[in-house]
Amino acid sequence: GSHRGQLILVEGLDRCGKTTQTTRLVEKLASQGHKVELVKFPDRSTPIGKLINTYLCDKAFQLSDEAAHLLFSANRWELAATITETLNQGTFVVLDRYVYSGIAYSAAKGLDFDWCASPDKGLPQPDLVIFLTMSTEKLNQRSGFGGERYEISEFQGLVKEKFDKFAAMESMRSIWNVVNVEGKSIEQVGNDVWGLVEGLLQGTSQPIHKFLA
Ligand code: 2DT
Repeated sequence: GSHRGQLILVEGLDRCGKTTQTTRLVEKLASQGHKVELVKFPDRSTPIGKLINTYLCDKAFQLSDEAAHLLFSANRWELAATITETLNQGTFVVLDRYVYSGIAYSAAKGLDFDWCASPDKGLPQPDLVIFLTMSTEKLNQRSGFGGERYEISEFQGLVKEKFDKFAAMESMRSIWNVVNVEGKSIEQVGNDVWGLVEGLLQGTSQPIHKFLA
């Protein structure tokens, strides 16, 4: 059968170099002749994404935690069909944040973990997750967060705890990979990331899995 592209997700704590690494990964795949597209979540360009952008940037904009959560999920569903089509055309898709950010951030606010996961049920499941992280100690030492809603270091610690739950989940075992970025250069992290992706370059004839389905 014809090979589809692989769905590769880069997740991570804020300011771990996630966007730098997704950009590098896309460039490297392209330079080796692979068809590849980058999709960043939230995608702030769509109608729902514009609302999310307002929510993130304007702390006076009121939205319940549940409503905000469902918007982030809806933003993924807006693009789900396009992502599936792109993969089926043999193109790799690299995601910068996805369902795990959605669950970790909302659960860190106190929402029930399983409730948070349910609206994402059935979305295309990544073939590989690369989670960029650092120790809580290093996380606490960081300063200079920007002004967006979640850029507060205590909250980042809670988010890390929620992300770490995925690493321990049986259903994540085959796809979840942790890269500790502490003390590493962009090149070193890039090499770690590439080491995980290298095995997937031939594409796959497996159907696209569905998240939690
Ligand atoms: P960026 O800084 O990466 O643009 O993210 N977030 C993201 C959620 O709370 N839920 C989600 O589903 C997603 C994808 C993480 C902006 C912020 O939005 C948070 C940080």
